[in-house]
Amino acid sequence: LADNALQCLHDEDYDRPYNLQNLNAETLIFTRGREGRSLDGEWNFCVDLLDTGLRQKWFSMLPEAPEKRIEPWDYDPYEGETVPVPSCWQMLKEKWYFFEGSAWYTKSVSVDELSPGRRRFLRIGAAQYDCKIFINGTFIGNHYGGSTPFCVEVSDTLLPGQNWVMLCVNNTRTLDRVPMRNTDWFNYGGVYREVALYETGSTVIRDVFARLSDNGICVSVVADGPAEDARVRIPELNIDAVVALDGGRGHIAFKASPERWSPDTPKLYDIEVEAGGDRVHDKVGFRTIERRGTELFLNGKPFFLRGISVHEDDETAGKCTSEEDLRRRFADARALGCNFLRLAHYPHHERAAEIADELGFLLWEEVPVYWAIDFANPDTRRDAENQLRELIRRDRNRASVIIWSVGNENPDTDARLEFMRGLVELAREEDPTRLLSAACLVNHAKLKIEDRLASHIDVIGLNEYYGWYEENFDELISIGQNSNPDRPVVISETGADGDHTDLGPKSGLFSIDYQREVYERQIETLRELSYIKGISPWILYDFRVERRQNVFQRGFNRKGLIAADKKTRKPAFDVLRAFYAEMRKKDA
Ligand code: GCB
Repeated sequence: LADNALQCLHDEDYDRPYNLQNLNAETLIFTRGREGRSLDGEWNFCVDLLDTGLRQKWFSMLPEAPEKRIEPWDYDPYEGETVPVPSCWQMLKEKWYFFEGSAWYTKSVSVDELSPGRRRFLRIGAAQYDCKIFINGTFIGNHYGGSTPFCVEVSDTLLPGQNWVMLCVNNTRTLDRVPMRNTDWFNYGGVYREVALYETGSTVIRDVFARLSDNGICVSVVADGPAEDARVRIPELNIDAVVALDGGRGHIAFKASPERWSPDTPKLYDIEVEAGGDRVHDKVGFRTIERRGTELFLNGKPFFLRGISVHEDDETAGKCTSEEDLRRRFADARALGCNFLRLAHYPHHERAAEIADELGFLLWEEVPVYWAIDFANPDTRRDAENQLRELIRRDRNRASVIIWSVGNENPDTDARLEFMRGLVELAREEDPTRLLSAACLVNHAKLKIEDRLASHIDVIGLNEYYGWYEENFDELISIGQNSNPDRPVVISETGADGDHTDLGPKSGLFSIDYQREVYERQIETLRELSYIKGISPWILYDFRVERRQNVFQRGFNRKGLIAADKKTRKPAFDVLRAFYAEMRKKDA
């Protein structure tokens, strides 16, 4: 037993040794095209409200039959209750519905001895919000950020035979996190995306970034290990070249004119990269996205974003998503006539962008820099920057993603401007090929878009709720006239709640009839505003949230065009569909 296994440390100190944030964008490995070994399935599980596990070092108690124990354990990591991974604990048992704190996941993992020169990595698709990893009693890493993947090398820690992998996942909302304490989506917890082990040679490819360049395609590779070069192949374009790695980094440009990816022709090319025997594979589309003045251009052609916002939320699975759920989402967006989705307000499952690539949808992806996070706190900034970097590195080969958004409705303070300009710079460094946006602020007294961030981004996102939180639609016209924006504006949110059930009112606020009327009036007004280059109304499906508790909401934000059952369409759906059919004709 470890020294102080059953003693309590000082309250403020007990978790300090484990909050290293040493698992971050730099420790990711590229996993597309790799065969992993899934560690999904049943894991032992225990909620731990008081963080007794970290204080008593539960992870250091290796399995022993109860009758042989010499210490009175407060926990049995190796037997007892199990839960499936991936999942959100709130959706599994009623007693966990509002649980907020640490929870322990334990799994026995047997592995063979690694052949000389081979390496192993553990990857967790996402755990909300932070996750500490222990293997065979030893702490090996910690990750912050609830919606991005993280990896840790386990070549020396997973030993031949049986091992115990323990994860301590904590979903406590705190002031210094991203997001912070207050949001308008449910605070799910758990390991809610896939977990897998990957084996590689002595060199591991950590990153591949393929994109259009001035007269062709360029590819950057990051590899870690002895390999001195990497081979890049795009067979369909007859590209097959060797790129030298300098300090593990290589960059190569090819003359090529690939067919452009677009929503109408979502052409993808196979790309293979090999370094020192390590091989990855991806399917990549090539397209340009630019803004000139207040216009948006896709492959040089102006276009309008016919969008819809969507949360990662499900009545029965919570934040845990599936291929079927994602495909239904795109099918519903297609039925609506969309070419664009805003994946709000945090990175969604990586399959979302892969499917969008394949089906031909444009995406806005964002990090949860939402409302008044602690902009002056360097730890908060480090957390936000890392989440943004991880998102970009995960999805920057996805042609569907055209916009990175760095925030939503953040108060315009000096600290916020400094923080968000930092995020903008970081995003441009990581990916100079996409547009940057944020949902900006309107001064409702002056009826003007007034946000110092607006001059640092490419597309001004505007969340406006005329007909719901604001009354007078004429103000929306004045905002346009008074603001005279010099860059494209996208209405990143607009909408109204509509309770479709028998409990819903027949007219007025919260009726589906009034929701329809708001959509009609929004469309009538927005049609007049030539600087608006797209809209992504709030929202495709009703979603669960703690703060919405009136008699019509009953724990859900009911601004969905479709109810939380993901089946029942409300009348506003058809109103938006008719508008999009018209906009589509204009773009054709
Ligand atoms: C907003 C927020 C979004 C909310 C929405 C609402 O402005 O960005 O997260 O859910 O309004 O329904 O009030």
